[in-house]
Amino acid sequence: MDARDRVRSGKLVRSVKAVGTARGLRSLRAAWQRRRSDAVGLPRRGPELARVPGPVIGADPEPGGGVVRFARSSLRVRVTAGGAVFCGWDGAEPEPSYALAHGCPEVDERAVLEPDTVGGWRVVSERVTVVVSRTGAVEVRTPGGVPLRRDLPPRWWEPAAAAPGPEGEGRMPEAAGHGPEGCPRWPAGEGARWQQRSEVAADARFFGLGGRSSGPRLRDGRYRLWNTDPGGAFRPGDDPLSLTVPIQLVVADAGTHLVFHDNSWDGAVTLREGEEGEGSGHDRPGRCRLRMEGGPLRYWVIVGTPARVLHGWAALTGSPAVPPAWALGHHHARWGFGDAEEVRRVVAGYRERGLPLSALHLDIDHFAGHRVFTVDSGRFPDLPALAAELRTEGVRLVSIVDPAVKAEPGDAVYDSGSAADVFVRDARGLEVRGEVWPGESVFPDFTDPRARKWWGALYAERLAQGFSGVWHDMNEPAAFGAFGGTTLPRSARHALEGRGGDHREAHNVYGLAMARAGYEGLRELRPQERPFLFSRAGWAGLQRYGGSWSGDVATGWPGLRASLALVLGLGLSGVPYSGPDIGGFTGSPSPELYLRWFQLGAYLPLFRTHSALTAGRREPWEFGPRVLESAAAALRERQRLQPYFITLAQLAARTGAPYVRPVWWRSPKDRALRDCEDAFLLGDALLVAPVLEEGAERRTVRLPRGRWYDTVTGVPYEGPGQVVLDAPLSRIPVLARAGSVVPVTGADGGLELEVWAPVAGRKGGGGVLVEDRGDGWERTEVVRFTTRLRAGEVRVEREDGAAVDHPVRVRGLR
Ligand code: NBV
Repeated sequence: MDARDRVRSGKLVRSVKAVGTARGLRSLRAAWQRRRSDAVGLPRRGPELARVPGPVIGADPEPGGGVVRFARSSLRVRVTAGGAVFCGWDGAEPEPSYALAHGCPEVDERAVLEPDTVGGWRVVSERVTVVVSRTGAVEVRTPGGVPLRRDLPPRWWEPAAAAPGPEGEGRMPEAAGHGPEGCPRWPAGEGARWQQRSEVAADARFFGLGGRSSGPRLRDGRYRLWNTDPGGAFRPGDDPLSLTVPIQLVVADAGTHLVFHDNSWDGAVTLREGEEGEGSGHDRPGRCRLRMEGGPLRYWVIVGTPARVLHGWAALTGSPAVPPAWALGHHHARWGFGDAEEVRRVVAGYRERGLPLSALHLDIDHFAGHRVFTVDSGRFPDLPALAAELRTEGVRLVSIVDPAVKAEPGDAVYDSGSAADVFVRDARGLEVRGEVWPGESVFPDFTDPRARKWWGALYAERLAQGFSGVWHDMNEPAAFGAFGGTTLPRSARHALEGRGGDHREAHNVYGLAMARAGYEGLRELRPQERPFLFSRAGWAGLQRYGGSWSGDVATGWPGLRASLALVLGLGLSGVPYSGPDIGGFTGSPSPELYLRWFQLGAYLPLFRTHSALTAGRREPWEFGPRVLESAAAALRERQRLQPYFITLAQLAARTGAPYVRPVWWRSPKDRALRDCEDAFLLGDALLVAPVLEEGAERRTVRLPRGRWYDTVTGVPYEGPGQVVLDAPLSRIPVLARAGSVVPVTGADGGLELEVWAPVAGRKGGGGVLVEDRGDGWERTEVVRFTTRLRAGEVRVEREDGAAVDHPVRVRGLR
């Protein structure tokens, strides 16, 4: 036994212990099968040759830009009508793509390709200029000519056997074909690894990359692009997690841009922030290196303000789904409610204390034998009746849905899936099996439209049980793996929409495609209602179908911080609806920690308490009267802000702007704000400063420019700058922007406009209201307001000139 084997067997012993002997042995068998099928089904890694584009040899214009030809590659640059720029090497086109919502957007006919003075080429458009050097470096500049990003010439490593030719870098392969542009093109070696290094401004900060455990500012380090169940609760620094997105949002003084590498293969981004030379002229640029294990080298760049950039992202990858209004209220979940009686007790606990509750979630323990789309009728004898009963008190039921299907003839889901031939198979044509909650399981191939259709129809059973929404788990996909193999074998075959391919390409889009299956199924089954769906794993475009959540965040103060980082990072990666497990997934939080988590969660889109089977309780009354009182206040405030949350959900769908935004959102040039990670903006109007430290009853809050009112004391503060505010256990500081209009529920239950006094002589105050009482598809109207202070009086007007037809309550006037 060599050292590696010893480590492996150690892991095995641990995994056998963790999941029980029979299970452990089945995991071991699955691991062995995985290794065997990978050995058969994957090309063997042999000697590789490196390649760079080589010198430029010409260019051909195309609508929206053109193709620049190099000795050993080609680069297509295409500016699209919304301003997003596509760059594709080696003949890569925007499609096929799992990210694009409506295929490749129309080209911007006005963008032109022209020769550069130094032998390269440039594509000039209204919002951005792309300069391609003689050796294949690509610089993205603002219309004013300021560089935002410089991608150095890429490098590929290809199997020597697949690309015969003279050895050494930059060699011309004998087997090179000719691309459609007539330039030499390598056979799209899908398995070719590649790397791209880029430089950004010395002052730039990186954000995005999906749901990460620290941030939202992504510090120096390596971030993997491979959706992974962290296997146990995660803490700040654990990487990767379940939802990775190869999107970077780069914020610098010179401007903000987003770059999205449309490639779902395994890879890693290494980031290094730059350093300014303090006037010496010797700035060290920020650096980014992207390494991918295969797939096309193609990417999109969008330049503009943060709001514009995310708007562009939503135009490209789809509008965020609007959750039904009830999903913006409070949810209570736990793994292990036990039975229907316990559910009734919990709901009664909320009712008796006058605490608002919108939804209650049932986890895998309500399934019969952990089998998806079943109910343990012993513990939940009449689930539809329970659902109906809860519904009368305004509480919806939400169901967990896992992708793994028990591989057992006689299991209805397995039988129908087998008949429809929708499960993932290996290269030899055998079903791929893995050990998951129900035991030995198979996995639907969601990249097959037939499988999606079949799966979507299964949600009829959930609806018949009375569920109003679904919560997709374990869809990285995750399995209990011996020897560290916690997902499907890389050689597993996938339909990939008919193109065919393996798990190396399908892995990261598995959760995304499952979300599509669920969403489309629900829409078909209940066309009059907006589906409610959130998913642990996902990829670029998940927002089209629903939101996400933190997954198993470790209970502890670091976990609380990670919760905020994750929600902010997801928002900047295009997924605006998410939230953490309040109180953390594991163990028992101290009353103080629980309360601080609860107070933060009350201002996040998904406001849900949840915990593991073995964890302590998470009901607000379990932590003593003081916590209960303050949690009740947070719940009431959330309810009061419901119209604002509804508005933010509608705005997210229209503009791609996340509900929860970093404090630099409207002032990306404020460097101090760029580094601020302990507060956030909720929409344009509110600044929320959660308490993330044990024992803190005061905290410093960094304010963006303008006047901000403490919403409890009404005291005004002037930004930019820092203030120290009281943060007693009973509340966290929340500030309102002067001049803003916040739609809230008034004391009489009707809609009211809370207007924060504008500053005399300053313009630009206002707000938005989108009313949406239903959970359907009715068109909603965006009403915009402006506010002014005149002669000591606050005036609120509708931008369209119509009368303001909701009561107005002015705050902050002295
Ligand atoms: O279904 C059980 C849990 C669930 O409660 C949690 O929210 C998910 O993130 N699930 C993970 C599987 C088990 C994790 C140990």
